[in-house]
Amino acid sequence: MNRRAFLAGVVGAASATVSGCTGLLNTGSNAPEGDISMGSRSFNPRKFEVKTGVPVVWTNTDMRRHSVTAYEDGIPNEAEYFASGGFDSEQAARKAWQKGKGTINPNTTFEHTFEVPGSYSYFCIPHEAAGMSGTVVVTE
Ligand SMILES: [Cu+2]
Repeated sequence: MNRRAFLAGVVGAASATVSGCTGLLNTGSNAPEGDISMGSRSFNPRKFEVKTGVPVVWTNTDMRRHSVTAYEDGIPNEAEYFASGGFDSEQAARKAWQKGKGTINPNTTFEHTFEVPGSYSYFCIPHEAAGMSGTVVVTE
């Protein structure tokens, strides 16, 4: 990927606030399109709160591929299953990953809108063992 173009885009989007920033890539304020960023082994913030009907956007700010994959047992019973790649079960998402599907590539985003209040646990398939997981708490 073209890192220079990516950085130029980030700086352009955040030109108003970049002057006081000395090399610290603050994805919280400089990436307005994302609510949750994906680092090398973590989702930031790890716990995110949102209201029903408001889209949540994950941004891969890392150089590696990641996934956003719900734990089938970690979401409300009435809720729709969600995973990058659009799979309808955790098992399908895990299988597809082995074939290179469901990835969120560097500098791309994944979006999901939650319609059912509750707590949603999710993880990143390749970095699950490293503890890359998170929670979205949805309120009405
Ligand atoms: Cu990951």
